[in-house]
Amino acid sequence: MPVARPETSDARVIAHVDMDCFYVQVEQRKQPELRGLPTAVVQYNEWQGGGLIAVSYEARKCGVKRSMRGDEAKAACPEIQLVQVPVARGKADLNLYRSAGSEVVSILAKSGKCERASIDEVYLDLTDAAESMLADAPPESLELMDKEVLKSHILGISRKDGDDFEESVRDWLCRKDADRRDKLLSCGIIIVSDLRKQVLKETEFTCSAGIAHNKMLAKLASGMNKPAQQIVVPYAAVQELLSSLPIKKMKQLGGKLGTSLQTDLGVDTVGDLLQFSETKLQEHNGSNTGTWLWNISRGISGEEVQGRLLPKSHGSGKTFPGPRALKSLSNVQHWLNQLSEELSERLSSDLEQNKRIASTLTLHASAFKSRDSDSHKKFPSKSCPLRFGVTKIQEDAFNLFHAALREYMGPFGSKPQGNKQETWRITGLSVSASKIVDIPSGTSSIMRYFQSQSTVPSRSVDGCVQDHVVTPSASEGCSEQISTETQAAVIPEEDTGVTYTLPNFETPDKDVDLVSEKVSALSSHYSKAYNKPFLEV
Ligand code: TTP
Repeated sequence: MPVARPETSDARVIAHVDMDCFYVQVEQRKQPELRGLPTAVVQYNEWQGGGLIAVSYEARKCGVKRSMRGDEAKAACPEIQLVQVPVARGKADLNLYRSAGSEVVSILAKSGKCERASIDEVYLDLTDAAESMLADAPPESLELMDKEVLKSHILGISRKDGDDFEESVRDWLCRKDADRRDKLLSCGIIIVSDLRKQVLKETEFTCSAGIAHNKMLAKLASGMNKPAQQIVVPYAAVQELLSSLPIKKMKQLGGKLGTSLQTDLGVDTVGDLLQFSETKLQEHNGSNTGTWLWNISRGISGEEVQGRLLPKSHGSGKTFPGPRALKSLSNVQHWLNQLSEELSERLSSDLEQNKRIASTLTLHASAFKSRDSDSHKKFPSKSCPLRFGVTKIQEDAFNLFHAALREYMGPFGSKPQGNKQETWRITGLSVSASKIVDIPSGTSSIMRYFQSQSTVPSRSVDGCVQDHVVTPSASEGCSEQISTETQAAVIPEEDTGVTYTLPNFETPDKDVDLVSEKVSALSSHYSKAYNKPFLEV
């Protein structure tokens, strides 16, 4: 549920920095001969040349899209260079990209409060830096203005052929009559341009940025002029940005809420919300959501940049598209073991490097089954307290899977219906560890710390299986411990000849552990907002 937070009355300067075709850039830095060539990073599998997950801007010009498979991309652009994502434990290994993202964060974090929002996105609160610049060296006092600054886009000022655009940018930046909030944004432009140059110099990566007075507007703007460009949203241009923005493109409105606004209120764009009073929006959506909608349609959002350089959760997942869908418990167990191993490795390094430990383990899966009547039923996500150690995570993940599968199949899942037995297929699996807390300094040993916690790594998962999203049936889950053997006996492993409608597997998704906005939506993985299938991470 969106939360309506009042916007502070103080003017703020917020930037959203997003790396350009990030995995491609990381691969091009590794193999500089690929620079400038149409390139895509592909998650290889034997099915139609694998799925594209990142596409260079040169390849985009030839019509290559992320939704394509490798074979399609080659047909669209025969000279395309396809680079395979590194593989470990039979799945994509994203460590290379994670550490490249960390390099960027460590540069950006020097400028102010910094929130790492995903593997390649960062929010910065530059208010203090902008205030200082405005006081000490405002734009109009600068004799020389960097070329990169003058290439900035200013929403509301169009670039017409023949115009001396750089001159109009300079004029805008140096307006003496501008209100203070826009003057601060002008300083933000200079600061962000400088940061982007530093990132390029130190990492060889280009990035794009949106600069505005809140996170929501900065994020909406950052993608408008990619690659390697930046754009500012002056106060006067907020309505221009929002008025024609399709409602479903707005964060938190990609799913049911956005659909209900479309169907019940006839709202297609964010601007369409302006015709409704706050009371009317509250009547339709509840008090808090109504206020939130009223606010966002006016560009008001009080969400703060969180000072967070480390991920909020860790996750490891894999998709099993098309004919690769898993249909036996032994296969599920094999993959859960691999995923748990990777998760455990990441938890160990988080513990070692950052003295942090997660306290909740969650299993997510996507599945389908043979009976049409129920084919859209979601595979439930299940959580339990996290027990540290690879074998414990493996064991708990498998137990969570059992509990979820039993719920998914329902009371008749184990019995033949008519002449046919109901069967299941798993098309995505992921394990994630969340609720990460710092180990208090002064704790003399890690084991002592664990012993003092309720999530001591000694409990069996059967006492703690919970629904992930809501937990009304935790007690039901508690009593549902089933042995592997029993479950294997009641749930048929083989396809009994039923024809399945396969879901769309085309686009692999991005890293879960750093995509904080997305990881929480893992349980509803065919996410309304992103409409992407399960992650391979
Ligand atoms: P994005 O920031 O969405 O895209 P991008 O950086 O490739 O390109 P753009 O310049 O348009 O921002 O994703 C960052 C990385 O995350 C991307 O390089 C690869 C990975 N990713 C996936 O693995 N699967 C996905 O579905 C998406 C969207 C991204």
